[in-house]
Amino acid sequence: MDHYDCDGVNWSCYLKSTLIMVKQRVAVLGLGITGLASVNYLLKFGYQITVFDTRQTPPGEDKLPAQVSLIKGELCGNTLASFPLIISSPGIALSTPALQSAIQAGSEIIGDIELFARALKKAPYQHAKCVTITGSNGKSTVTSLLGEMAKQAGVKVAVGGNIGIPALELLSPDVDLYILELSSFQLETTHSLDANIATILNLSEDHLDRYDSYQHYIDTKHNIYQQAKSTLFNSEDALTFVRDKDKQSVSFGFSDATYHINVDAQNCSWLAKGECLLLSVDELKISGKHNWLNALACLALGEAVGLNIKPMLATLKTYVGLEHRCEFVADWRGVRWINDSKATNIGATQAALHGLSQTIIGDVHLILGGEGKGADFNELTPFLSDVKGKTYCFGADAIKINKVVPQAQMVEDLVVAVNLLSQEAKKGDLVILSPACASLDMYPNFMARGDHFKKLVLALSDK
Ligand code: UMA
Ligand code: ADP
Repeated sequence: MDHYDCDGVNWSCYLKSTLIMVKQRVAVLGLGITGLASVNYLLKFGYQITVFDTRQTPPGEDKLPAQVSLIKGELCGNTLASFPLIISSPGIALSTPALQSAIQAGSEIIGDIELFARALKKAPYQHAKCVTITGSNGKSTVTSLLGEMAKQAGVKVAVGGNIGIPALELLSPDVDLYILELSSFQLETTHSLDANIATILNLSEDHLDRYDSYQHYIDTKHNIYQQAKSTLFNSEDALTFVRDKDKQSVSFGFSDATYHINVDAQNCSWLAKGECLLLSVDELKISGKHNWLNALACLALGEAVGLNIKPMLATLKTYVGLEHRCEFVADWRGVRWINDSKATNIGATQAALHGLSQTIIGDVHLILGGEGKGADFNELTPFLSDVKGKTYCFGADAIKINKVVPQAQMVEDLVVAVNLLSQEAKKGDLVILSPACASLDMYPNFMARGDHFKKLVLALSDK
């Protein structure tokens, strides 16, 4: 008997027609949201699944279907090698010795995005277009903004990936356009996407605790271009340039790019394509010059998949940006407080300082700190000229930051930093939490850190 699911997909038929479907043992590594989505997807094909997680209480444990076994503790190469197919979560590096042993023994290791890529080549999904977005900063902003543009254009769109919704959960015969944010972690185990267009928005040091060199991180990001029909690169950032000269490419950037900023005779800046002025940057709701680039990237990606320019421009006039990215929190006694908790690397902090320092009359005060992920904080020094006020740092890498940025005074935590700055900042100043570090030493994630900051700032008005 044929089995149809709620999407109207005939799974039995799909099962018979798909190569990887012979009932076989498969290992899923990691029981976070990726692991759980992979399990739910694979169960549709009758796989015999074993999940491995190094944690004693993996987050998805209570949602794991009863027929799936879970093995906790350190990963063992010999055990993994007994599985012909292994689906690994992004939080587990491909370079992990147990995974390398399994590869050497002949196991195939892929990630959830590769499963997604294979599904997209077949009925009932193969009609859909796909945009893939990576880079060190701006991925989530561009991914969500492009998603809003597509909605405004009336396209049936699904948005996910590293932005927080596992790609496999997006799969539906009704979707005509997938927009995926991809991390370097996900690109390590993805080989056969065939996106309509892929972009690397920018590249700066990040995740150096995961890769043996900056070059390794860059090369991993470049995998995205090989898996796309056409590409979009940033003319301002040579590291994003497309290496394959035969690949169809389009560019965005302040100048020397197809999608660029045009400054008119009245000194007004416009988003422009070639000779055509599209929208004055004054009409954008998102602030900072880095967001001009994000807007240009969205226009380029949208046009590449056939979105109409009018609804895209209309979206740019209303889109206010995501929480925790240069987010305005409060104006307290004439001081503007900004939450940029998502600035988890130096490049993002640099963009915030550069973009926002020009928007105020007073001084900028900065809060840094957390886990530096192996970054060299010397890279931050040239951009601190925009910070005329105080700089405080806290968290696991506070000492490291203070060593290379001596003006950054060490404090115990965010509470102390906010308290001190509430007394020191004066009317016309701006205080920004833009940590240049991950939050995991003191918080569950960057959202919790940003929420804590906002709570502390909003409590000031009660004083
Ligand atoms: N972990 C273990 N043992 C395991 C498995 C995981 O300790 O056996 C740890 C990992 O080291 C990591 C955490 O658990 O610290 C979560 O890892 P995971 O692979 O289970 O993560 P998921 O919950 O599946 O979420 C992942 C992405 N997480 C990571 O890449 C670490 C999410 O991106 C993404 O939204 C989600 O898949 C859906 O695609 C988060 C992220 O921080 C937001 N990404 C990094 C970033 O943006 O800088 C790359
Ligand atoms: P990602 O998903 O790549 O982390 P986000 O859109 O979430 O990117 O933004 C993360 C941080 O990077 C925020 O601090 C944000 O202000 C900053 N940012 C956003 N766009 C850019 C850009 N184009 N260049 C540099 N920094 C950016």
